[in-house]
Parts: sequence; C-alpha cells; structure tokens
Amino acid sequence: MRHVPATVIVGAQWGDEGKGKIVDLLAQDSDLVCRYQGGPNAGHTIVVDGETYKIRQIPSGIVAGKASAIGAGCVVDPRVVIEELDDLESRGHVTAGLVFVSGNAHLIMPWHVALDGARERKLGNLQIGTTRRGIGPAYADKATRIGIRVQDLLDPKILRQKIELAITEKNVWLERVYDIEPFDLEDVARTYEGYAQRLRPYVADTSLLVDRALRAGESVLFEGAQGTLLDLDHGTYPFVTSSSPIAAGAAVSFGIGPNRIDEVLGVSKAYVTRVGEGPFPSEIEGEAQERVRGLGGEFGTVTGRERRCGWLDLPALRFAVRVNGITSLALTKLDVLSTFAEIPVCVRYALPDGSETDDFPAHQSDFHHCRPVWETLPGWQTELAGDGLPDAARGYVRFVEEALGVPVTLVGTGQGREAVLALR
Ligand code: 2SA
Ligand code: GDP
Ligand code: MG
Repeated sequence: MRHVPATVIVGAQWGDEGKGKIVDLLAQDSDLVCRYQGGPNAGHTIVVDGETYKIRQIPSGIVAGKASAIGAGCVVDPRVVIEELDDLESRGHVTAGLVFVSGNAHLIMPWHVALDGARERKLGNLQIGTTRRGIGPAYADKATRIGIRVQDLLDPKILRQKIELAITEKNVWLERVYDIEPFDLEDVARTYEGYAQRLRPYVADTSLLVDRALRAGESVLFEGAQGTLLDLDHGTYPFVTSSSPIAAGAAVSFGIGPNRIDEVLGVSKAYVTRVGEGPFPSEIEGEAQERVRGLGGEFGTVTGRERRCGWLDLPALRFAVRVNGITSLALTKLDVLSTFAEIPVCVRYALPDGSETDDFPAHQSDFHHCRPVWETLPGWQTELAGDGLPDAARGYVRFVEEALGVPVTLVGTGQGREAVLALR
C-alpha cells in the first residue's frame, strides 16, 4: 500500500457508514490511530474472523494491535473506557503501552448522563433523539469552562475540588428543573478516584505523540465518529451531535496544523441511514425501508435503536466532499443492495419555491421542506463476490464517482475485515 503520512477517515453521512471497519482495514498498514471527537455515543463495529467488536471510546486501531490515541476533542466516560480495556484484554488484546488518552479531553460525569436523558424526556415530541450518554451536557460544560478534564484525575485534591464545585450547581438544577435525586459527593468522588487509579498510566500528551509520529515518518490515521451531517457547526442543527465530526476536527483535537493532513477518506454507505430525529429527504417510503433495514442490520450499535433508511443522497454527499475536502471515498455495504432490481438515487433537491439544486441548502427551512429528485439505476441482482463487481454494480459506483468528482477507492461487500474490494 502507498505510504500516506496522515489520513483522516470521516463519516460522509449521518454516522454508521462503516468507519470502524475501514479504520481497522487501513490500520493494518498504519502506526497510530487517533480518535478525534465524540465519546461513548459512537459505536464502531469491527468483525475479524467471525469475532465482533463494538467499540465506543478507544480508537478502532486497537483491534489491529496499533497505538491508539483519544484526542482533546473527545469526551471521555471513564467507566466505558475501563470496560473496553477490560473487554479487549480478556479477548487477548494488548492495551498497555498502546492506549493514550489526552489529558485535555473532558470527562463525562454522572450528572451529564442524567441531564441528557431528563432533557430528552422533557422535550417529548421535540427531542433530538440523542444516545443519552451525556454527550451534549459534557461539551456544554467544556464550552462554559466548568468541565472536569482527564488530567484532573491525576491530582486527587484538584479532582475532589472540581467535583464538589460542579455537584453543588448540578444538584440544584437536577432537582429543581427535572425533579431528579441529587448526587452524593462522597459517592461520586470515590468512584472517580477509583477510575483515576486505573486510567493514570494511559494519560498522555497526544499532540506531542502525533507530532513525533509524523516527524518519524510514521503513518497516522485520524478516526472520526458520527458523521458530517451531525457536525455541530455544519450539520442539520439542532439535530446534530455536540462535536466536530468533519475532517478539520482532527487537527483541532490533536493540536496539529491543518497542513499536516495529507488525505481525507470519506466513508459512505451505498445508501443512507440516520438514527434519531431530524430531516431526511431521501428516507425510503413504504416497505422497502424495512427491507433495507433488515438486509443491512440497521440497528444502533450502542442503543439498539432502529436506524431510519434512505436511498443514496448525492447533494448531501457532495456537501460532505466540500466541507471535509474528501480526496477519495469508501462506499460500504454495496452488498445490501444486491437483491434490488432497481435502485433509486437522489440526484438533486426540489425546493419549496419550485427551483432545483445540486447543492445542500444553506437554510434549514429549505432542507426541511425540499423533496428528492430521483434517478433510478439498474440493480445487479447477484451476490457480490471477492473478485470484482458485476457490470451494474460497477455502473452504480461510476455514477457516484461522476456525480461527486471523487474516486471511489474501496467498496464494502460484507461485514468482515476481508470483505472489501480495492478499486485502484
Ligand atoms: P448525541 O448522543 O448527543 O451525540 O446525539 C445527537 C445526535 O447524534 C446522533 N448520533 C449518532 N447517530 C448514529 N450513530 C451513532 N452512534 C451509535 C451507533 C448510535 C446508537 O453506532 O449506532 O447506538 O444508537 C450516533 N451517536 C450520536 C444521535 O442519534 C442524535 O441524532
Ligand atoms: P461506524 O459507526 O461508522 O463505525 O459504523 P457502525 O459499526 O455503527 O455500523 C456499520 C455496520 O455495518 C456494522 O454493523 C458493520 O459491521 C457493518 N458493515 C460495514 N461495512 C459493511 C459492508 O460493506 N457490508 C455489510 N453488509 N456490512 C458492513
Ligand atoms: Mg456507529
């Protein structure tokens, strides 16, 4: 494989594009894998020799035995990290000396999880459909500058002071606004002191780590979680996550200049899914949606929620190419479409004023009310094997490449690590 110093692997849709699988594949030829945003809301699935890993916090590179760093732009639930370390070790994977957690990453505290759930319940019909893992409230505290960071775990006195300060305010809020039992200072402090003991050896300066790796000529992968359309600034706000999944988030999270990044590999399904609420123009109507969900196994990795399924949305993908600077694309789950005689693709949007556009609407009202303009491509109606694509499947891939102006270099043909075709 060609040596590329730094590659970002970014979700080009609403998440669950199969990033975990692609990262695992490319990690075989890389030295360091860096997860750059999100927290335990993510679920990255890797299947190796029939064994399944569903990873939430630690970068997917760990399954391939590669150094794996969690960047400053992540929020960290220490309980989940410890569970993952235990699980990986019990399955024979080495983590000592391979896992690094930025001291600047923020901690998810129990009140963040409680607030996330309580807010969603209170919003009722207006809820975002979060994973209820405390992501939004943890990032909110970071931005308000009252968050507790991973490095605070290293000093018991500071840790206790910060927990005490936070718990006083959060307990009032939880009780008065949401009628939730207050948290006990001693309980929380003791639990987090225990986490600190376990995580201390993993705390690192991940900016320096990446800089040294790149200077030494090593190959570094930056692993995004969620996807472009869930980006806090550029996604379908407010139906987004609270971090920056777009490729630029990698440079921010790891404290490197954007000019250190060489390539951006977008990962897209051959169709689309979305978990949670929010507009979704190419969502499939009728029973075909159930069919795609069943064939694709489209259920949340963390929450088990049904994923909404849609046909491929080219204006949204074109937007992802633009905001991420995507240089090549991995098109996953092409096998899921193998039984369809015809495959609709959304090629443009029709806007409420009667005009049509190739571009992603900048104003949310246009996106909420746009209608897909379909083109129908022939299906291939045969299983995809490992030795090349049938003509109609090749035609589908070429159609996507031409619409986006970006080469599709990898095609997913099944769940396992080996089920990928390299097209170039
Ligand atoms: P949050 O929890 O604050 O980040 O939720 C905000 C929105 O972001 C969406 N989101 C996701 N969408 C797809 N997959 C995600 N990860 C899990 C998976 C999800 C699961 O891999 O399947 O298990 O349900 C993920 N994480 C966040 C979320 O649905 C909200 O729309
Ligand atoms: P991620 O969050 O982007 O890593 O994606 P998830 O792991 O949440 O969801 C993708 C799902 O699709 C997982 O169950 C993967 O094992 C599966 N998957 C990935 N690539 C392929 C593929 O090419 N074909 C099939 N059938 N499944 C795939
Ligand atoms: Mg996922």
